[in-house]
Amino acid sequence: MRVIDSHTAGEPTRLVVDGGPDLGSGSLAERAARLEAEHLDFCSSVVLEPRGHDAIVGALLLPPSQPDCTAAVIYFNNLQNLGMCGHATIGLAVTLAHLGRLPHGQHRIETPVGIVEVDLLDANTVAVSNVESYRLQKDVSVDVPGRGKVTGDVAYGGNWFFLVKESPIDLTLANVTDLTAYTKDIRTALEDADITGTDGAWIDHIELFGPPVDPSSNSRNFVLCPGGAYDRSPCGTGCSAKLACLAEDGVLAPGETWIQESVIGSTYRASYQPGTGKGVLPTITGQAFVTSDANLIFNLADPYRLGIRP
Ligand code: PYC
Repeated sequence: MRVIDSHTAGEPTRLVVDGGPDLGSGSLAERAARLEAEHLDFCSSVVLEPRGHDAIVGALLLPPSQPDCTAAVIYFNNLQNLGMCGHATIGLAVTLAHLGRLPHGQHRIETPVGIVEVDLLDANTVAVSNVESYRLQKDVSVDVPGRGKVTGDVAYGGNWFFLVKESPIDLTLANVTDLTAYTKDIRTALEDADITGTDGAWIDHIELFGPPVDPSSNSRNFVLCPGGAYDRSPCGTGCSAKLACLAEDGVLAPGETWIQESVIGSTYRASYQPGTGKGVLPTITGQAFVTSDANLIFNLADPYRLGIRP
């Protein structure tokens, strides 16, 4: 199995370019559901230790089913599939360019939650036009045992987010353990209170905001991902959910740029245009770098060839 690793603003992506499972036919959403239900061994062997670690997002490259798309992709992490993934889409475009398969300019990419567009601006810089993003609920309060009342917005950016405007903990790398524990407690409290996305969707990402360190940025964030890792990047789908909230609050006008800093200090430039439905059409621009091109080896004598699973 051939994989190419990259990082986008510090957040890793492992793209499987060859040797993935046969997912049969059907829509990409159907094939993604099949990947999650029937190919756990594949997913865990790609992203879990000892080959990977819990921050890696896996990406399975597939031929597109739509004639106007350049590629199709299914994202997965240490726990489940991801509907969309902003950082991994930037990593995908840079990796395809590295392979000589993606010329500069605009390309449509199929994801299980819809078609997104990438604009390869140079060898490392990509603007992703994401699926329509929207806020479902503003100022939702939840009692978090041992922490008190926490208020945030529920919004969709290709994944579901609970966005808390003012983190009570400073958003620094030194505080990652505390930030992770705090956001996990919020997520559990949301589950216990039955606070969900549309159609009961699990709110699997928790996003805290605070003042930026660099005065040229607008904000700094910390994002808890579904499997318990934190996003090293400012989170493309998290920025999309944030844009939907900023637009509805009248804080950011269409076309205006929002610079989002991550907890490690890396940045995305984000902006939106009005959507056709209830939300906004976000564009997230960031940089990715290829870090390795490898073949995964599966030795039947290796008891951990399928990953170390909890
Ligand atoms: O960039 O959308 C993103 C993302 C989601 C989870 C990790 N990164």
